[in-house]
Amino acid sequence: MTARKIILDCDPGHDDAIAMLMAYAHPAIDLLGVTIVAGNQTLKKTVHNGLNVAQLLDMDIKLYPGMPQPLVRQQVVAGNVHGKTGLDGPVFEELKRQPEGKNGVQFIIDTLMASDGDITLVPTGPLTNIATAMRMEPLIIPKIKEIVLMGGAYGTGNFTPSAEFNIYADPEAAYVVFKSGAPIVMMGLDLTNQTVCTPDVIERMEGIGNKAGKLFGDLMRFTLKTQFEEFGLEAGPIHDATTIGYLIDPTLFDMQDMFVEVDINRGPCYGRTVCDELNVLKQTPNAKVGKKINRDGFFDLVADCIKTYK
Ligand SMILES: [Ca+2]
Repeated sequence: MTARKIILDCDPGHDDAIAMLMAYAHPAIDLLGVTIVAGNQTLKKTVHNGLNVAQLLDMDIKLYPGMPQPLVRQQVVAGNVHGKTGLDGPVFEELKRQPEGKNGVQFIIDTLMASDGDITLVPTGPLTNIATAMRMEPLIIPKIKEIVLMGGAYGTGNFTPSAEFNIYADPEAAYVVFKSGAPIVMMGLDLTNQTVCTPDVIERMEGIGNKAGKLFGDLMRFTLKTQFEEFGLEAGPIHDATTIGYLIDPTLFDMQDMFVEVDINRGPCYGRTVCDELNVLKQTPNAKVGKKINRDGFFDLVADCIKTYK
């Protein structure tokens, strides 16, 4: 099997860091580059966090800073979940790495245009970089093999009752992406909340005994606390890492084809992914939406990825 070529577009972020860790580690994935977007925190902080993770795990990978602001709305961040830095918990050594000079949006455009249509985009933050790339160079759209994203929900949201954070942080960008015609796989909260990382899972990963296992523990011990305080969840889900899990082993996932639209009206449903689960609109589906994940199988995959580090 040839490795799946991807660009990871993220806003690190605890669960983004674990998505990075997995994407870099697993032989089924060929990580071409990491583009960064503002989201969980400001762009300055998310870039800093991404570089810290790459440095700690000694990743031979380039990071490209992208868009610092959402397209239209006023910026919101998720300090309630990810802390002041956007990646509270782990302690990192002095940062020596630098981001690339090229903008992340330009990297996405150039890489897709030079490809044979075999590159998958994996956004795990607000969709600002992807939407901007599509508007700057529409010819990239037919070049995209698939967009496997974390965002939205067909049930309730986590930032407003209607909206999940990534979509709420830039609803207009999400609108552009869902309308683009590119094939989409959507890992929404309905699925990602099933990946709660309970203390036994944290101990298992730490027990692997390397720096990746320790990073996993430091990250998830922090979110254990915030997820309980904010949402009453038993522990922190690893939302973003489900995208990489799906690319490695889709058989762990139950998906359903649905027509999905993003509400950009400034009412109580601003940023909601309206998913036609019962197909009442009789529209052609534009997304495969995640419904169920084999949690044990998923954490086995996470452990496999952690084990590849020294
Ligand atoms: Ca994220």
